[in-house]
Amino acid sequence: MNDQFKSVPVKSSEITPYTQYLSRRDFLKAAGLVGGSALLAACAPKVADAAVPENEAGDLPQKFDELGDPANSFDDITHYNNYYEFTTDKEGVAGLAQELTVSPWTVEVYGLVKQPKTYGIEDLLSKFTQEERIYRLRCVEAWSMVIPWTGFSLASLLNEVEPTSAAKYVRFETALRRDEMPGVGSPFYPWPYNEGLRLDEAMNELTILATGLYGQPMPNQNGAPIRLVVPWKYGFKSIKSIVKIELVAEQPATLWNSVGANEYGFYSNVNPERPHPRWSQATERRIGEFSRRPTLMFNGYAEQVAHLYDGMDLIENY
Ligand SMILES: Nc1nc2c(c(=O)[nH]1)N[C@H]1C(S)=C(S)[C@@H](COP(=O)(O)O)O[C@H]1N2
Ligand SMILES: [Mo]
Repeated sequence: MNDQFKSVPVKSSEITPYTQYLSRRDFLKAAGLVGGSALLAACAPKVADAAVPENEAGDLPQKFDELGDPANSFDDITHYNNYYEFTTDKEGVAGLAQELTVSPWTVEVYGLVKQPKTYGIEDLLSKFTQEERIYRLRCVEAWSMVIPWTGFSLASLLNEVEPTSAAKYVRFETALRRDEMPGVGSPFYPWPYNEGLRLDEAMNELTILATGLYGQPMPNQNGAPIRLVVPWKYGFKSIKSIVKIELVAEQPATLWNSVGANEYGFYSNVNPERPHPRWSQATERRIGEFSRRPTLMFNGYAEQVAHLYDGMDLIENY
């Protein structure tokens, strides 16, 4: 492995099926390591049922990523958001996004596939086992959070529609609701929001479609009812409120790449060595912390994804 890929090794414990998560909790509980509030969660039969009203978010169980860092609070995660369809004001998204109608919702999966299909959100929730993934989210603006998502691997969905041999990339599209999204009046962005991955990136085990966080349905401001999460890439790749997934032959145009190709590359892998033209990416601010911390290559997921880029110059292919 190339030297630049040496970051923090990530074990398979990175991916925590809920059953495993429960047994780890039981272990911690037996060891007397969890406080009273955690008992609430331990009683919950399933992630999806562990509904806690937003105003009781303080009772949510404390969770940690595989590096030992605590997950950000439900309040941080749901009140500091980028969702430009609503507003560019991070603290304003939560209020405005409540206008988004998230039911009914369908996701059309089509293009270079043998079995194109339009899924209702309920199909996706029942058909694919929802598991918890506690991931770091690193925004290109150099702040980060740890977020306990629930969701399922994108690969399991793609396998079902059977990409043809001509499919090389996956294109994702966010809903465009002119009457619900005040931000799409802005002429500076080519709506709808689009993103893309190479097919092998899309099929990587870390790539998920997230349908919730902290065991609750996905809050609108975080991309309800279903959004992509690609934890080794800058946050803007993790497109929200997806309505279309298209398998294509050529690298698709993406919103941020169209806006500024020299600032926002197609790959956008987290890379401390490649500064944004206007700021360094060597360090980041973890929301809730005072001092900055070093940025990890591939956001700390090198062990699982560095092989995808063997032989590529990652400064040129940013
Ligand atoms: N459709 C859409 N998806 C989006 C964005 C957006 O503006 N619109 N912002 C992106 C950016 S820049 C980041 S950092 C993450 C933020 O996700 P969060 O608000 O759930 O933390 O969403 C990404 N997905
Ligand atoms: Mo971002």
